[in-house]
Amino acid sequence: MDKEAIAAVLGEIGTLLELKGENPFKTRAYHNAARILEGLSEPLDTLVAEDRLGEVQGIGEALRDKISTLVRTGRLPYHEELKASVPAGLLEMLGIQGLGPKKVRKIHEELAIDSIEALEAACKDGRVAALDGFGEKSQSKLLEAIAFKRQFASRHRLVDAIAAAEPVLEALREHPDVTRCSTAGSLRRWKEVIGDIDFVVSSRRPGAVLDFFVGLPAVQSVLARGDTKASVILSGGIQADLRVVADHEFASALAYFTGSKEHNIVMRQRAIARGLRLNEYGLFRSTEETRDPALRVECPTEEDLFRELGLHYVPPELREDHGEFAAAEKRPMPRLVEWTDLRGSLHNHSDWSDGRDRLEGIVERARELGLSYWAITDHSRASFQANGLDPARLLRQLDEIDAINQRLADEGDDFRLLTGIEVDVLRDGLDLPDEWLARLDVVVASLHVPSGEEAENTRRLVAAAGNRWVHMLGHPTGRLLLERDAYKVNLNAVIEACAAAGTWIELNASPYRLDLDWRHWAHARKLGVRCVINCDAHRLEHFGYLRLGAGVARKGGLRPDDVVNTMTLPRLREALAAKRGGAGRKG
Ligand code: DGT
Ligand code: CA
Ligand code: CA
Ligand code: ZN
Repeated sequence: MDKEAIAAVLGEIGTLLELKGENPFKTRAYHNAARILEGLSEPLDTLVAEDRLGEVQGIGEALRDKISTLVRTGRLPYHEELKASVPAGLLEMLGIQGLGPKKVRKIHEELAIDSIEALEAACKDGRVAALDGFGEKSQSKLLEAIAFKRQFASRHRLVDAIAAAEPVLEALREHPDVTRCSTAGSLRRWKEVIGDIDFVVSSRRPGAVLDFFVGLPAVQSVLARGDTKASVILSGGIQADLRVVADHEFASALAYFTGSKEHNIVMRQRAIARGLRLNEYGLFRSTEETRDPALRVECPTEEDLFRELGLHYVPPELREDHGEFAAAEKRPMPRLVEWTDLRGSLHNHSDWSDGRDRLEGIVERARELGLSYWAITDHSRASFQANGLDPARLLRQLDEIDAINQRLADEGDDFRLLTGIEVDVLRDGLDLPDEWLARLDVVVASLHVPSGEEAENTRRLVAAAGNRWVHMLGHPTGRLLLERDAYKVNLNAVIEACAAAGTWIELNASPYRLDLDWRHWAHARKLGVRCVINCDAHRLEHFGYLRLGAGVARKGGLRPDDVVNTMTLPRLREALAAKRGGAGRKG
């Protein structure tokens, strides 16, 4: 069990004790311990192995024993018993905005409610409003929050859907009765948010494949199982649908279940216009719906299907009826960017601000991945909650980066760290004066504390985009997928300001952001604005976001040349200088 998992168990113990109404000192001790573990600089294993856990401030004897048990055995009977003694619905209720442990306990004790459904019913018939400390207003707020939670329960961030789907696809691929298989649906199209996962398989023995699918260890429950399809819930709570077809139907089934619905509608119209019929079973010479094998136009691959309909192949990411038909009629679609084209990331954090890792570890990981450069752009001082850098600390960081680069040069290694900052866009300008920005290799300007006014946010970002020393705008809408909407901003005005100043726009590849959204890139590209696919890494595990970002960039129709961080280091340095009107880094 790693430190994060153990901290999560301790935190949950604290919460469970609160739900049981235990003494606040005791509950707080668990929450504190969870935080202390997360912040430990030494590996927990070492501390336990050397019996030094007791030296850590805030971890008393009882906690020490529990943590050691967790480290050694991966479980804790105390936690399991405690969990069994509290209805699971109470923990779920804590996921509703506005409900803390105290309120959940009161609702449970006074109304005997132990599920979200029961809570909803009690809100609707006014029983919650009648409770001490609740009232009409909080009752209607709770109803809204329940509806909100339900709306998002069946939507998942792309990264979670990929993580759930990949092992299933691998397993299917290895099954002897599977001829061809693929993901389909929104996942194959790289939508940022996924309803359910879809798989399409061709096989001569559908029954055997379906048996295998519903029996996979990743399957939590089976919703439906027919002769050619099944629906299950995977662990993690994501639904997955599987269709099994004959191999000569594979291309049309795959195209159909990849969608999007809007794209499919145009495809079907194109078929009709050619005296054909297109459906999930194939393409047929017919003027009415059919699946008559005698009328079939053989299409072994999706390429064949597109060709029959007068189109070059359209990659799945672009199948949104978002301009792909006009493009694919004339000429082959351009090669879209791939994550292996990327040579580094230009917006990342380290333990100098709110990142977890030290510069040395960051360099090591970037080199392992075969990257050529990695910019360190920690927060500026206005982001005090993220331990933002003031000029004095920034200077020290620059020295450290210089020393690391010097060592790399001495070792004959071409990899380089780039210096930089993620400078806050404030009401009256940037959080660092131009003289300081000019000393850095890479400047990312980000709006972290937006105003409620569209005009005001637009004004700030337009001004930042116009600053000669700013290379790019970071996460330009501030959205957090399934958590927080974009702030109000006139994106067209911001994109135009970037075009006018030659300022780049980030595609922030954090799975929560994927910001700027894919829908805006065609327009930005047309105006000549270049994209930078950035990890916004706060820990080494985030380096993999490059793949996610590249997928979303493909969805935005971006090619390698549109993306700044496909460049080699020497060309990148030229581009960084060219953005500043020929002046590179000063000082
Ligand atoms: P999701 O799951 O909500 O993220 O989005 P999708 O696109 O994966 O939708 P899903 O799983 O309901 O269906 C997969 C694909 O099947 C969808 O993209 C297009 C196709 N499809 C499903 N229902 C219809 C339909 O009624 N008409 C058409 N033309 N296509 C459909
Ligand atoms: Ca789907
Ligand atoms: Ca589906
Ligand atoms: Zn940021």
